[in-house]
Amino acid sequence: TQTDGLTVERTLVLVKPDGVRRGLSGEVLRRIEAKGYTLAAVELVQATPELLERHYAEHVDKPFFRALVDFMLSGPTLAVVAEGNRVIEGFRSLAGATDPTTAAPGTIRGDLGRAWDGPVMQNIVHGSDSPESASREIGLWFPAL
Ligand code: RTP
Ligand code: MG
Repeated sequence: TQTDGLTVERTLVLVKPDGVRRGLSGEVLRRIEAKGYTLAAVELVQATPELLERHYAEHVDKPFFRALVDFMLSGPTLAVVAEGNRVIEGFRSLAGATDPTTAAPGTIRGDLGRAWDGPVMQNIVHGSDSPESASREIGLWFPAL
């Protein structure tokens, strides 16, 4: 916990194609840095179906899976490794709830997300949800790290 000292972590953040297309990459990076996290890696990546099937493996059987992959193939994604104390939980908190309509104002999705722009929720960002997911996802998007 917080009082036990620092728990420095890394998390994978993606500025999804809707965020890149709308010119929000800098705004997302600004919020990460303003919070006090540091950027360990940043790269603009055109995802492939193979990468997305691995990244979203937990969702392969969901009804929205195909639409999600198509959306994620619709343009480049800014892949980011952010580092800092409890950054995995901290970035999910900056991102806000999955659905931009109900995400709290002040969060990235609450302030900027537009759920109505397509058949799948276009919510600007992804953030790893656990240390295990973070290390798996960083390995997928940054094989050299
Ligand atoms: P993420 O993984 O992107 O941080 O989002 P999350 O945990 O908040 O949401 P998750 O349930 O893991 O879903 C992954 C992404 O799939 C899209 N989605 N669309 N019913 C829908 O239209 C729907 N459900 C999920 C979103 O882009 C979501 O972030
Ligand atoms: Mg998720």
